[in-house]
Amino acid sequence: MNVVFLTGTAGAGKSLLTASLLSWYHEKSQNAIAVNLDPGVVALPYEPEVDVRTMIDLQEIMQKYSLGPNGALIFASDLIASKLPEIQDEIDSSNADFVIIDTPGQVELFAFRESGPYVAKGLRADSKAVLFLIDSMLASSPTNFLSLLLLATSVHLRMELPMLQVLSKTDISRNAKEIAKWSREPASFEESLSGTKGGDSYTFYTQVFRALKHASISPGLYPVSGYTRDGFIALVGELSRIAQGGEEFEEN
Ligand SMILES: Nc1nc2c(ncn2[C@@H]2O[C@H](COP(=O)(O)OP(=O)(O)OP(=O)(O)O)[C@@H](O)[C@H]2O)c(=O)[nH]1
Ligand SMILES: [Mg+2]
Repeated sequence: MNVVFLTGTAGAGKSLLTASLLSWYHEKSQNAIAVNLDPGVVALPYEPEVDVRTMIDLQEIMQKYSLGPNGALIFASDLIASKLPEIQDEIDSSNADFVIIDTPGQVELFAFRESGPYVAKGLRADSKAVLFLIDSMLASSPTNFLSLLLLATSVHLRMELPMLQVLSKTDISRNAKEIAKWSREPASFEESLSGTKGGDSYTFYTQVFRALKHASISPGLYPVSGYTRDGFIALVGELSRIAQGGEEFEEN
């Protein structure tokens, strides 16, 4: 069983990518399932085989503990960890080869509280990986892109699993190609930075970017559209390599 967790900022396209990857695997006659770990989601674009909403009732939490929607979501996110044995049993009984796990909308609810890393480390599987979705609509400037890379790095540190950075929604972004180029070539990132060369901010951004690039153990950015499926061959190929035990990435 090979597990992939989809993480990323709110609205980055996690659920749609879960749906698209699921149907991609099904069309290739692979035994794949989707797992929903978002206790607060109302509608999903796929049919989850395992759904944390059957284990956690957000309305009940709001009433029982007199919490508002945000407090209840935080409470519910912490509860996910306690449901790990149940989640594991349900996943195991599906006998799936590929398990795509959709995580809560706000990345901090999952990755920065106990539940996400606990589930990521505790779930038994032959291979595990994390996708971090960088929304190309949010990464529109070099500094926005850099801040999302830092967030991806924080999630990577918390989850302690191989991570692929995915540039999402490439079909609606005007500068997806440029963003992908920033990721490959620090010189192009630096060229696109506004501000005077040699200024304090410029030096700060370029040094942080170069440090991230230098320290990176992830194999670059995967531009993908959950809508048109552009980029799926490369992404699914890399996931297969991880599944086959090749998670030690070459630095690029
Ligand atoms: N055009 C386009 N729209 C997308 C793509 N991915 C997601 N969307 C749209 O963006 C919105 C958010 O997508 P979701 O898949 O719900 O994103 P999410 O990360 O699961 O959102 P939360 O769970 O609420 O944080 C929806 O309206 C999707 O239809 C994409 O690749 N292309
Ligand atoms: Mg979602």
